[in-house]
Amino acid sequence: MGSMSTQPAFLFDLDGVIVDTAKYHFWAWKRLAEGLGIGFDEEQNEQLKGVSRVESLNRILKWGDKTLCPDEFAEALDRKNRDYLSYVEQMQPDEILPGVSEFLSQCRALGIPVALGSASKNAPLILDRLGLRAQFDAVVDGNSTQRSKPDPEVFLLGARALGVAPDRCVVFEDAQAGIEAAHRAGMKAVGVGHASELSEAEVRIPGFLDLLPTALLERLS
Ligand code: B16
Ligand code: MG
Repeated sequence: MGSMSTQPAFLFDLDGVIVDTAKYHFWAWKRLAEGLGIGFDEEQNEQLKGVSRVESLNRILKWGDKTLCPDEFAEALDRKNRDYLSYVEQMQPDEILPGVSEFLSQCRALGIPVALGSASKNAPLILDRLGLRAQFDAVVDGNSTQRSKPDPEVFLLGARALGVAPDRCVVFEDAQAGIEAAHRAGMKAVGVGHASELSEAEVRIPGFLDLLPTALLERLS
């Protein structure tokens, strides 16, 4: 791996890349929305991927043409999160998406620095539940960021935490907002999954199964 300045680093989104927590967000947002008399479907849930908790509720209220006073807003966020956490607390390491653990181990063996760059305030808890905390050299999440993706903040903080220049960083993302955030940070993006919104990414992969970090770097160069 070259000198410090030319060494690549990998930044991983959490939901949709490492684990599929989107279904738990969906169930919790749906229950909350319906409690407020607002319909909520999977297509709307798609639009909340990578979007912060506060911004997600703002969008749901807008779709339902509803407003909440600050106390009700805070209470609604808390209710949704408690519901979401009831699912997260049941998570097991077998929910790690196929090939992810192996890919992270190979990064470690190759000396590629690895950080998490997630909008989720629950990211540390989820990494602990999955037994993946030790695989990351740095964790940047919704607790340390002010601005939601597509703002590049989360990935710029990740690069800084790893001590790697942004143009050496490769971001793994499943959401359009995250790919835009990576590009605005001056980084390359790998789109994970089959969604049509991933067309902006430099490289697209269906997932991590049988993927080698070296082969991926080859495709990016
Ligand atoms: P929390 P990511 C995002 O995770 C989710 O995609 C998004 O649906 C969620 O609203 C956001 O985290 C905040 O999560 O309520 O746990 O703080 O894709 O950026 O890893
Ligand atoms: Mg995501």
